[in-house]
Amino acid sequence: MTRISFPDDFIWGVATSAYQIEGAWNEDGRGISIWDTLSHTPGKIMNNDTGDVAADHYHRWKEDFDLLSELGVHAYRFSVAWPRILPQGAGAVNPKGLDFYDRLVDDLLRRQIEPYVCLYHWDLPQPLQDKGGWPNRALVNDFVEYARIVTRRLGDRVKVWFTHNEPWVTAFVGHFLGEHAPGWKDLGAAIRALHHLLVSHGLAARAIRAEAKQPVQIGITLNLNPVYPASDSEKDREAANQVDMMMNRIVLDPLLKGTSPISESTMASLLTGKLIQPGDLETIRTLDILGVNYYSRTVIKHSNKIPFINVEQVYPPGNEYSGMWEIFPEGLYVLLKRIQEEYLAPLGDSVPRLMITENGVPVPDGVDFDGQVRDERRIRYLRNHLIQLHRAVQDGVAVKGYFHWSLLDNFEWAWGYSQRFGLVYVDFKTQKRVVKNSGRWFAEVVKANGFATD
Ligand code: IFM
Repeated sequence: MTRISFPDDFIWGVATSAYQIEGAWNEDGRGISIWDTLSHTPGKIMNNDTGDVAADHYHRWKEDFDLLSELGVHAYRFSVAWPRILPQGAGAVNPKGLDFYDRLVDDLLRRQIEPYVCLYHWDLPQPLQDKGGWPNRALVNDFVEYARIVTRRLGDRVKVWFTHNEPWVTAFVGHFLGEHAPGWKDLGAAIRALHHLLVSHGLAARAIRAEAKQPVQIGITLNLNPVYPASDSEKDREAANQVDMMMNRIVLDPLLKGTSPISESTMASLLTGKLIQPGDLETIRTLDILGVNYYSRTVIKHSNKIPFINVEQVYPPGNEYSGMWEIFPEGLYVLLKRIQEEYLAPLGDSVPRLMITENGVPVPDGVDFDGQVRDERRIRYLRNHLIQLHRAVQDGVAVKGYFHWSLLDNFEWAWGYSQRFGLVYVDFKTQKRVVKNSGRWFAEVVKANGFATD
């Protein structure tokens, strides 16, 4: 029998985000976020689903934390809803919002589960959107102030903080592709938004370090996909390079190299006025943890379909697909090796800790006659990705932890409730939870710190 084992101090966890699970959208003084606005606009979300109730975690968090204990995870990554803390985005603080997260942190610690707190997982308070949202540089200060307020309350107990989850998605899916809130289709706005998100990361990191009552680790989680050319032709390879720059290097370079990969001429053609202010790139480059969210790869060919962009995504036939993406475990290995060689190795000793902060799959599943959820495809996905992760560790990439996305089935943004990512099944009519077979399998892996591969 062949077994793989992870390093002794390897951290196993699961992740969630506020809007996707909490519900209670208008309770206890919570303000309105851009996702309330988008999901309440008919036609924007599949089946017109909203996060109004979601998995009702705001009321059922104790039951959900029992599930964390049952899975045996060492850490739990969750996000704080900015509109619960500052209903107007800035100004008056809502004490009930802070009390909620305070209770979560205490209960996690009581269970010996390390809280990994993410400050921004896309639920921008609507009043800040009304002032221009992330494309407006003024938002940076609002975010820093919000980070300060949350740290003042939780910073005596929370040691691990993430500023942003997937800033690329906030910027590009929200401001260029228009599929996420605020639903814009403006490439220049997306680039502005991304730069301001990154600057706010750097300044919030400083604020968190200053306010916390103990040494803290500050991270950011990035959605990263290895980009493959559809063929070996020069045009396809160039197209794949362009997409790699716009999806991966655009976040990795500023955070880890202190440079921007966007040429001055591209900036000038898309933006009016200077975007990158003196000192910005130094501010952005501060990181104790690099969180990698890996789901799939992107295959690209040259195409004239979309002017200016000249690229098109293709889906190679014969491969395995989920409800949303191609399933490509080897991409995780390729990505980790690249991060190590191109970004971490040159940093010498001041290298951030590398963690997989999200990985998971939306495949159809359901409760069988005997009450079990036999999600064999998710188990296979997990197993194959962990094998690739282990391969990277064996090859010298110091990955320190793995967080599965997600603990619970939840509101999958523009896809509503049509996609299920949980290790725990949620019946959204009754809110009954059922641990899936994948959840049981994962719990075994956590307990044994590894598994048999045959
Ligand atoms: O559900 C999302 C999560 O909010 C961010 N990362 C990707 C997940 C799956 O799409």
